[in-house]
Amino acid sequence: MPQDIHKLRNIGIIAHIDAGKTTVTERMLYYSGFTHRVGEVDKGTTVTDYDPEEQERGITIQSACVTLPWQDVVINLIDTPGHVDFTAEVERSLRVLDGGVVVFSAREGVEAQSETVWRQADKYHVPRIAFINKMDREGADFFGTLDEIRCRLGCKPVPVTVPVGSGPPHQRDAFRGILDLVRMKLLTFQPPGEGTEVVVEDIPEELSALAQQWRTHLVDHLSLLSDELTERLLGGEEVPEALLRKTLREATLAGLMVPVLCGSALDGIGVQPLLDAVAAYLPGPADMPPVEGRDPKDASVKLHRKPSAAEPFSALVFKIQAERHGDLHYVRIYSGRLKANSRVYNPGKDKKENVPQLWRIQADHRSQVEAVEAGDIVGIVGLRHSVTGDTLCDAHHPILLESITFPETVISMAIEPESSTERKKLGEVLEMMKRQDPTFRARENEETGQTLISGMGELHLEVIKHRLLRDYRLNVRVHKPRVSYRETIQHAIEVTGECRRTMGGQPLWARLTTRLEPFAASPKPIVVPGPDVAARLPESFLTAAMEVLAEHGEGGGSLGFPLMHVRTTVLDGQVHETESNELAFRLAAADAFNKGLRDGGIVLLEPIMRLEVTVPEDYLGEIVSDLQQRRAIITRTQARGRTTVIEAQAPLANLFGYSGAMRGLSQGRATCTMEPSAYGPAPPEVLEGFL
Ligand SMILES: Nc1nc2c(ncn2[C@@H]2O[C@H](COP(=O)(O)OP(=O)(O)OP(=O)(O)O)[C@@H](O)[C@H]2O)c(=O)[nH]1
Ligand SMILES: [Mg+2]
Repeated sequence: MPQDIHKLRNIGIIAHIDAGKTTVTERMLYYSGFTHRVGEVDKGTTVTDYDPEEQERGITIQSACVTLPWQDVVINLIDTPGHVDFTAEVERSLRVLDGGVVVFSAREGVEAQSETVWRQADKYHVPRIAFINKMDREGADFFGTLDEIRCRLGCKPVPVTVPVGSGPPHQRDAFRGILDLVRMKLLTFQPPGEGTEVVVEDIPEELSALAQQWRTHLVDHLSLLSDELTERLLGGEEVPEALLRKTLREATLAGLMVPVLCGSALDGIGVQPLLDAVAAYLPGPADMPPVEGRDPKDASVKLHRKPSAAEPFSALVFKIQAERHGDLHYVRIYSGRLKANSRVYNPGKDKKENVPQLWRIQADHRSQVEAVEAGDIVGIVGLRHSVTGDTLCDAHHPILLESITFPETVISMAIEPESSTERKKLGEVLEMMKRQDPTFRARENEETGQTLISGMGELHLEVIKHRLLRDYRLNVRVHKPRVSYRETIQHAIEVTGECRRTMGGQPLWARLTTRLEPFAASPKPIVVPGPDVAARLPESFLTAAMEVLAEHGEGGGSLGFPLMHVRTTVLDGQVHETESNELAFRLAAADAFNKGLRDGGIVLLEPIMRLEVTVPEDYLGEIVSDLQQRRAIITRTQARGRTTVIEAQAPLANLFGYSGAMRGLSQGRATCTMEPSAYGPAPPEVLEGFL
């Protein structure tokens, strides 16, 4: 049976690494009755970290989907990884989800990756709830974290629960429950550690001042958004619970406010109220505006589909998992309905696709379903042409939805198969990995026999290496990782490419003038026609020339590295009465491009990383001087209690093995995260090494 769209929630759990996303998810599954015991990340027994690689490392690597019932709603939930190397998993999840739960650690507060995922959620306008977790840890600070959320994330966080006590059980005033500010009740969770039963009591005398203070804060904020609420307040009336919830929901959906809850997922405190809040304050598919797309035949025509089963079918593929019996495509349905054994249209590829089977995905398990409707998330087995980011739609009502963009890779590693049978197998495995992971690239160099694989960071490549060697038992030699360089040109240049030759006895002649210029607005090279060129060149010649210019742009620069930030404009062309044809223009275009690259000057670009290091004060000196030796530019330092947070920018080339070095310098006490921030010019000596 398809789900009632009004009772669905599609949410993602996002956060910095180790904040507790998987632990929160595991608890949600348990309290919803989906599982009968609670798995633990540290024992490798959770539902969503099912991959052996995840279990061994104790971190999430790939996003996992689960569906769980809570009261009268059904929640499709995606647990995402926090490590920045797997940021694509967050990006694709946020692209298709309606709401987010952002988890913070009450001890660490807002961390580097919390900011990144917050911005990603902003980009897709995903309303969210904050959950301040790990209230049982020593040094947990709910109100400090709340301030950081306000200041660093620039939003309006409003607590709907506040903690009673904080810190571990042996401390005085340990964390033991929460105050529900909407119901004005004290909630405790029994039995201790298990938390299956939520005990609701009146707020005792000693906590009533705290509860009243934050209740007033909540109501005051909401009254700014609701006339009805204000009137009741002015009239001295009690504000009904339903009105508070309604206003909170509207404010959250509009992105005006972020409800904040708290707890300790590990100890089973505060998770049921979080589930209640997901149901109460986060949007369902029916609350979403109509999805926008374009007419596949004319990109200037915008089309819309309402989130309703009555509309024509439209959906987006957001993830692919390769399995033994074929790929499993994860699809979000935006409108219409989809049945098993039907046919759909992929407008981007102009291909009809068969949909033989539909599956409801439950982490690594799945169950077959016959039909699904607008708003739902489903797995399809049997698609042949579709990849991540592709639209699927009704062939009679085509629409092209916005695809998903993924970041550029920054790090590469050469691998070599030991034999030619291995080479074939390696090729197949790499193709499959590329289908699954849009931030993974592999390119074979036929001259050297090496394959260069590229990804988002050291951990990303290490996980891939592990898969190749262990899971697929491939015999490959693996070289050390190195930086993925890019190239661009120094300055704008106008050049004329020529073709004057005889091929198969036929003379060929063409001349094409182009301008190549640095173009910051597009990371990928682009080719555009100049204002008057269409009047001077026959359309087929111009198209042929532009195709070649685009191919050359994708083929890389003078040093063979991918080109970035280059725009090529076709300015003019000259045609010979008898000797010009498409081939002549193709050759002239290639000549123009090569001349342009040669004369435009080479700029070698290297990835620059944004680094955030958290250091106890005793080790600050060592860490800072090490960073300076690595050509890091420190952009900000901020004291947080007895630790300092250093923000810096440094070339990735100087950061290989940094995590280990940093731990060594601080006796394991400093932590760091890094993420690609931009490509910047590499030092001249590096460029010279390639010339
Ligand atoms: N003390 C305490 N520890 C917790 C709590 N929640 C999670 N942890 C621990 O924190 C560590 C990380 O938890 P995970 O649930 O794997 O965190 P995550 O956010 O899923 O991490 P990634 O998926 O790798 O980004 C594990 O050792 C958990 O046992 C909590 O409420 N209190
Ligand atoms: Mg996790």
